[in-house]
Amino acid sequence: MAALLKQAPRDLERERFLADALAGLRQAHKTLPCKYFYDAEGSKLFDQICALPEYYPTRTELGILRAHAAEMAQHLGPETLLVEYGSGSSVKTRLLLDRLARPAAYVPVDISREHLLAAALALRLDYPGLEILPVCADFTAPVALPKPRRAAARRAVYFPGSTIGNFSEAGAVALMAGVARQVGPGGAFLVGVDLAKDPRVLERAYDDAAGVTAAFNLNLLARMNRELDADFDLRRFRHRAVWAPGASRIEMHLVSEVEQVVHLDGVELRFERGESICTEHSHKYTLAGFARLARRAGLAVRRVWTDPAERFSVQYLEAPARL
Ligand code: AVI
Repeated sequence: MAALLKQAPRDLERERFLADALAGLRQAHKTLPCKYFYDAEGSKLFDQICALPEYYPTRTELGILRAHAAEMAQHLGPETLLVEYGSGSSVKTRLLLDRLARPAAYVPVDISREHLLAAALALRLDYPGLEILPVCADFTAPVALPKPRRAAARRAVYFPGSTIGNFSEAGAVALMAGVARQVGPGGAFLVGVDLAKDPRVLERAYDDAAGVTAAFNLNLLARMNRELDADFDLRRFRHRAVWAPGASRIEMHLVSEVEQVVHLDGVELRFERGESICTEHSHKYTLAGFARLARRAGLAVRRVWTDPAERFSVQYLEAPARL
């Protein structure tokens, strides 16, 4: 019985992955959802991307946090219930937690149970006085928050890493409207937002010389081979990252080098030579553009911190006192 209980979510996950993959690959312009990058192999490759010389977002955001975490904590205020979306290893959060005044509790929310529990355990050892309430969930759907032992003065959602850039504009607005509901009147949203810049810098950041981002992108095909009975030949696809100026985003693609047929769970998929699968959008905002987007979700940008070159921003937003 225990084995069955353990097995059920895996099967469900496979069914969802298969349905999403087939839906995307049957479209005239083939796509795959970028959330499927992050299996164990993809997460390892993503950690390597974060340390690449070309991939500026991680170290720039960390620099901003190191310089301004005290001021960010002041904005969040004392006795805050801090909820983190897509918490992963919670590295950036520690910089905030070290400075927050008497946080009511910390609620890391992540879809990956193993990652979440390992990070929560490590945090419990380092912050023995802090109540940590991990929630294994997809934060793009409404998340029911656990009740902390101590009443919170307010709620705040922390969403670092510029993952908001991986959503469509409509998706980002919907996510932020959900945050506004989650934190309630007067609640806060602290978010990492990558900024528009020289396209050459951007294209290098998403197509590094060591080929780590290419391996990360191609791993999506390898993952379908492993989990969905697919037979993608990785040598017949190549990684491409391109700046789309009209949409202000980097697009990642897997381009078919030849005309070919691939099978996925018994379904035949045809590729023309040069035809691509779009695997990710990474939107880059101007400060004014992001403020407009936030307003559409009912949130107001109150404070923005950037690095001196204005490559990246961490933004503090508030929900109105009465929603
Ligand atoms: C997770 N996300 C913010 C990364 C980005 O920059 O859009 C994912 C990534 N894709 C390629 N490199 C990094």
